[in-house]
Amino acid sequence: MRRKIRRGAGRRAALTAVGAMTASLLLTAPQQATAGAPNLLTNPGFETAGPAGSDMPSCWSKSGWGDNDFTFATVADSHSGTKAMKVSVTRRAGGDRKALVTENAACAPTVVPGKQYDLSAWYKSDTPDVSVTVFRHDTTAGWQYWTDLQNPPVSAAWARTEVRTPAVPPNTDQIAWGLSVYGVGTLTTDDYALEEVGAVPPGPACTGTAAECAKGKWEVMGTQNPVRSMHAVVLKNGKVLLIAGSGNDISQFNAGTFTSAVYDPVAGTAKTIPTPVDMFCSGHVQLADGRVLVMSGNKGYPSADGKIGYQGLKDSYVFDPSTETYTKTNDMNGGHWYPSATILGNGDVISFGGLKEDSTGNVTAEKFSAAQNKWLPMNEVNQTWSYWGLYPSMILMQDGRLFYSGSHTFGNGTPGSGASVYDYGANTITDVPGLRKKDERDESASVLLPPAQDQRVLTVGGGNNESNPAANRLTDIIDLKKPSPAYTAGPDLPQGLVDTGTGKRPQTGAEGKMYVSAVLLPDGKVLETGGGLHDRADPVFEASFFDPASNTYQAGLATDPIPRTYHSGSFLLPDGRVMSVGDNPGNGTYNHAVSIYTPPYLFKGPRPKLTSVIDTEWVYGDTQRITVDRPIAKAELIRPAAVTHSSDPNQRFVDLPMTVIDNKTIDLNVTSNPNLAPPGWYMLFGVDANGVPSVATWVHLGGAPALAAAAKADGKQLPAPHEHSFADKLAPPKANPGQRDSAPVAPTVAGCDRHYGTASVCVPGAFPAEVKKTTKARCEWLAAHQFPKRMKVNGSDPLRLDPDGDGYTC
Ligand SMILES: [Cu+2]
Repeated sequence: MRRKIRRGAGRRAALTAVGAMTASLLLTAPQQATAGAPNLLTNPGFETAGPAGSDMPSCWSKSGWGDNDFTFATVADSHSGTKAMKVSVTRRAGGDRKALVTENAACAPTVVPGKQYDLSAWYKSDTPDVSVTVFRHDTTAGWQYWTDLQNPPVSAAWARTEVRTPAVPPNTDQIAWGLSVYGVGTLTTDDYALEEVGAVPPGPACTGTAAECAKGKWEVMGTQNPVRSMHAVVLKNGKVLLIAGSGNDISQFNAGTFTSAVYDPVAGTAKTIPTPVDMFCSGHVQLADGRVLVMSGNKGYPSADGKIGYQGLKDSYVFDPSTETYTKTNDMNGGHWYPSATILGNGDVISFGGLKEDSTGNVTAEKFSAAQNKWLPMNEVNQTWSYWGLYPSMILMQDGRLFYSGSHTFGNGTPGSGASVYDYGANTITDVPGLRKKDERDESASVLLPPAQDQRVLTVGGGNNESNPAANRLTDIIDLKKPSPAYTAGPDLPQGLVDTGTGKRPQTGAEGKMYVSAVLLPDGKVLETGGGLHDRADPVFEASFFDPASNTYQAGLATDPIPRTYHSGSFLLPDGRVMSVGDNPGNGTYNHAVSIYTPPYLFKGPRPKLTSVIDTEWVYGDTQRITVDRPIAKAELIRPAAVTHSSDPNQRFVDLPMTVIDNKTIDLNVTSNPNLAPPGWYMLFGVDANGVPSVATWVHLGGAPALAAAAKADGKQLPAPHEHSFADKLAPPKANPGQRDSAPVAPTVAGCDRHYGTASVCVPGAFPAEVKKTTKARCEWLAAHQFPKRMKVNGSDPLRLDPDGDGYTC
């Protein structure tokens, strides 16, 4: 039985509560309610006619797109006054229609970036396919779609809908909005209001040291990571799955010793888990039910003569957090060592790239069907035969397309601009321009910035393990809502201290980092932490917040005392802290220390509490009521991390537009669009006006089957997703290479010169530029980076590391 407040029932409950509250509101003068705030709309009730020749009221326009039949009419059946607006869609193949506040300087209200606004209107409708849609005026790019906030339920009588916007994005000076009709039906509206949310109360005093309040604090945990993991998955119970497989240690591979561990950051315990195959450099993603799909891994290490590279497994497993065991699924169609893994809106998983069983590049897309619980045969999956490289960062866009951000592992980026929009349905790939140094984005980090509704992606840092330049400090940002999206340059990454083997010194010039981690935080900022200056070497000790609301970095945070370069990872815990694990430099060592970062927001006094969440089983288009112990400014769902090699394309922060009932009771409007929030378990946070988050409550967001089942059980229709048209003026698609078996990949793809030592060490194929091309300088560099003293020379000696010819280096 479903006990949640949903849709119509929720709205009625909300309205009753508003009525009951009115008297006490008047007496207690709540600090953040907007009662009395001026309505910023011109002609909010359609009473003023438009200019001569116009059939729309003043400051209102007919708006919409797509293939549908429709009518607009000013009618006398009004909520107040003598006029209201009636929009009917009589046939629909796609798109929407809405009466929209006219997008010009005279009619669209002026707004302030960072502020929030309450939007409300009275309406009657006979279709659930109505959405509150907002547009923003970008100070450089002009008017564009911003976001959908709410699905007002069907109502035969006049009803009021009200919802609060997220903070207005930067570079926005006006907004316009309307109620979109995107199904067959009729919507009548009247008495719109747009009110600024009042000033926030001053922040509480610092409760930590001055340094903690400004920079946060790192602690190294007493319990180490028991395995040499390179994969970290936050489970729906708050524990962390750490997967090592052979742990990039060929002796463990040869012994058949494969490991994982479940680490409990609250209890400070770790437990090793039997691991069936070498999941070293596999892919992973949480399925809709919270189980973890793990695909591919390592079938074999490179040969000692360097002629054969790493070999990818076809194997795939599902890890169940409740039993802490792996269960085999069917195989993928081919091996994919270093695959991407992205969950789609219907719960399916799509995977690209990596190396096949014969070490060549895999050019086939693989799809795991949620309904069939298996990998589909290749002929049931659309194919472009493109080689996407290793761990290509494929981010689900809100219309179901995928954005390849350009972040990847090893070597150069893809041919072309290095970033693309991939349309699975149309089977096309279209490059998007603007990514700087696309061939130096090896182990850069990309994230969909908060909130996911804004569809902006941040890409930071990166290097190239083959040419091995100093890693860069580039920040590139793309707004996928622009008709023709392009990356634009953001601020440079802040610099910290780097240890190039001779002690820490300040970074200079263009020095940045690869292996950087980017973690979405509940206050809407991004923590970037860790990283190194060169291929598997030279840790950088630096951390900062990127603030999407201002496109700026807050530099100078406390830094993780543990180096975090190759095979490190950082991720958000449900208590709002960030955990970091791993470091596997080229010398073959592994750092088992676990560190945890407490951000400044946890040194700002008591945290808001989610005192009740009526239901934790959510469906798309839901209205979910929560209670809090004091006012919050925003609420969101954050998808738990599944990260490896700086890459977690499923990481997302989904804003939950609020309908504020009173200071302690809030209805959260859950998107109707599964592409914005793919099905699965999420951390629900409430965040106060000072950015202090609650501890998360785990909630489960249902996929299409849940949506359909819920509608059936309630005997009513739930809204279809409103996927507003965007990024629809792309360049022509790229030519596909045509069917082929694989793409050639050099056995040196990992950047290691296999003439030296075992496959557990990685002597760089290219030393950093400052290392002279002499035996002495190279041997000094290897010694300073604590490589084994005498590594066996396998065959020839191209780097001249064995001048005495005894078969061992230096
Ligand atoms: Cu790796």
